[in-house]
Amino acid sequence: MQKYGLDNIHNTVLLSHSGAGKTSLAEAMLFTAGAISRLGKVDDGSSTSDYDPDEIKRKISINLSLLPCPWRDMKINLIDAPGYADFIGEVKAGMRVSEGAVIVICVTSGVEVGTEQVWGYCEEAKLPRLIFINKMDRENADFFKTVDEIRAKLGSKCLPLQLALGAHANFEGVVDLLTMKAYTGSAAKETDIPSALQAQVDSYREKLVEAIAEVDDALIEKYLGGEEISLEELTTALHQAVARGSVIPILTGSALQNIGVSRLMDAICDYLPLPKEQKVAIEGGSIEPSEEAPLAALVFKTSADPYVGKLTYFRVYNGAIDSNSQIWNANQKASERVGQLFTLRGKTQEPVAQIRAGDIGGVAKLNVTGTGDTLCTQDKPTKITPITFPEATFSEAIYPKTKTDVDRMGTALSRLTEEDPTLKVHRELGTNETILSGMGDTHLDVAAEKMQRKFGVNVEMGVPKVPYRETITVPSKAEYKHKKQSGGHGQYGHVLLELEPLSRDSDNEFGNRIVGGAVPKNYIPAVEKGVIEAAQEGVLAGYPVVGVKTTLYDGSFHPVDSSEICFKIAGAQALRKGLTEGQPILLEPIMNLKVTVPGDLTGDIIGDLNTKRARVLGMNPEGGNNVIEAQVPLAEIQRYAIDLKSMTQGRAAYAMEFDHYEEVPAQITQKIVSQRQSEKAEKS
Ligand SMILES: Nc1nc2c(ncn2[C@@H]2O[C@H](COP(=O)(O)OP(=O)(O)OP(=O)(O)O)[C@@H](O)[C@H]2O)c(=O)[nH]1
Ligand SMILES: [Mg+2]
Repeated sequence: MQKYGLDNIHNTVLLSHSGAGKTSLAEAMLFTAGAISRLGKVDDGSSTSDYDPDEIKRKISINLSLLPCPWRDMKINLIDAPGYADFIGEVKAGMRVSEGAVIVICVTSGVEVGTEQVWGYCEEAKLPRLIFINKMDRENADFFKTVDEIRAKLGSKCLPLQLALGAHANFEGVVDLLTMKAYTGSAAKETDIPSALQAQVDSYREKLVEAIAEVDDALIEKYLGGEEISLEELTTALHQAVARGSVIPILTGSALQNIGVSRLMDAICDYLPLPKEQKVAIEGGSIEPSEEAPLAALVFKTSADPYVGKLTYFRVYNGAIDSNSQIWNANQKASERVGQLFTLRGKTQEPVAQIRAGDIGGVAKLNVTGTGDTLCTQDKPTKITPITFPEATFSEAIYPKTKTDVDRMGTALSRLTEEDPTLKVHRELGTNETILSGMGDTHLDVAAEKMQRKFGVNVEMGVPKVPYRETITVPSKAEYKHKKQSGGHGQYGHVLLELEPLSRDSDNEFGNRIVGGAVPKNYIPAVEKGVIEAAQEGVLAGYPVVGVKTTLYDGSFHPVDSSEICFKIAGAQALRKGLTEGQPILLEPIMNLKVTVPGDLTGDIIGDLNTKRARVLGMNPEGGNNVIEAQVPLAEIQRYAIDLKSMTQGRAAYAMEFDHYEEVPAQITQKIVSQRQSEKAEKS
């Protein structure tokens, strides 16, 4: 059996706007390579990559899939990533373990928001790439129009390596500008270039050869001197140019008709870098890939399986990992027992004895290992730079449906957040809700469905309550005497408190200025306890109180009737009085919002922000887009993911994070207060 390693594997991620045809293209590649015997379809749920029930139901990719394709004397580890923006976490993970990417563009939709987004990520990561213009069989397919759009929007270093032969129902194949041959049909039958296309072929070849020659001084001299450059020289030079990103070749075809697919695989093998050509970034430097060096493998994904337990997916950069061995997790500083290793093709696992440098594999049931960890040897611990995942931007409150769901929800949530680093869960103390946050509404819907399907937990989701807070605006004083005489033993506690507003972001403080034992020392902690407890529910609308300094300055006691509980009650009641006297206000969270929009939509987005009580802080052009920065109350943008999608047909993106608390305007405070009162009335 062929051994695959650093010099004959290509880890290649497929990236695009949703629906450009990545999964279909991967299927066609698997089929063409003979890895599968039947060509499946996304539309009837039979593709190798979209096997998950959530994917079949929605007809989109949600999880990245590993799809190894043997091609020529190499192996292409295709990674089919989702295009839907909510699943960006999978895209980041797939990119991180690839040496190259194929950016798929639908010929009739052209460069879309999602295309520009993944393009931006590739530029950032300096990931070498090819472009594949797909769906040439579609009506209105215009290859040259799409090439022009690509060059205008993504840059002039994008140059056709192929021209389309026909279009729509007459799409037959591709012309390769380096081999100067036409390749038709699924079998890529080699033919001569039709004479009608010759002029265009010559002109595009000229541009391509010139750009390629520029990577090498000797070559550019040859080119300028009018000397013939051999196909071999051009191929080698294009490989270098792609690695540097100075040329990004454009290829074309049709995934559904399986045309241009084998030529694409040839291009991946010829032009994208090999694992041995890429240094590996580690903590404090980088390492040269080597098969002899001690093991270094990066965990880029884990998935929770209720039956098999946890599956861990890793990419080996150095050395090799063996089945039934002991390894060291450098991040967790713990050793792990590795059982049977396997390679994956979609959902199919194939047991293997070893996974070598350059390759990708999986293993079940690791104990402490999570995404981003490095597996290595204990005597040579290495930490490969982990993947950075974007912050969550969209939240829902989740409520378990039944009593059994209450008990099981915690475990299910921790399993889900462990397998998906873009999913976060926290308990919001002020509102007592469990909040699930992610990259968008679809992301959270899928998470809820997964909880149901994988863990049998049923939940409902709703807009989270805003975690308002309360504070006072002026100093106040309050006195409370708790005194009861009922038969035998009485109750007595008496305190005087002074309240002062602190800054709004600070915690509450408690102090005392008691002199002469007006309140005996042993009761002071009880007063503080009462104050702390009462501060959890403000007097305006029952939200937690912040930024108040309370000082106990006087009081009195009874030698027989006083007790801790009496002073606790007195402390709590006095605080409530003091808060009422302190001209209380409501505070709301204000978020920093960054919206990236295409130029023509900027006006609409700013107009909409103005209806959301936003303060627009600035606007900067970035690429072909505008980046709007604003501060907006959380209450106004809890559904922003949905609003923005519908306002822009998915052409905009945003990020937001908490910044500070600010006073809620008076009319809105009134609304919140009266709503809270009617809720209370309903309950009692
Ligand atoms: N006509 C035509 N349709 C295609 C072609 N490739 C894909 N499609 C269709 O386009 C739709 C989306 O295809 P997918 O392969 O799921 O696209 P994707 O890029 O994987 O989509 P996401 O996973 O959501 O990002 C499906 O209905 C496919 O049948 C093609 O070459 N020609
Ligand atoms: Mg897909």
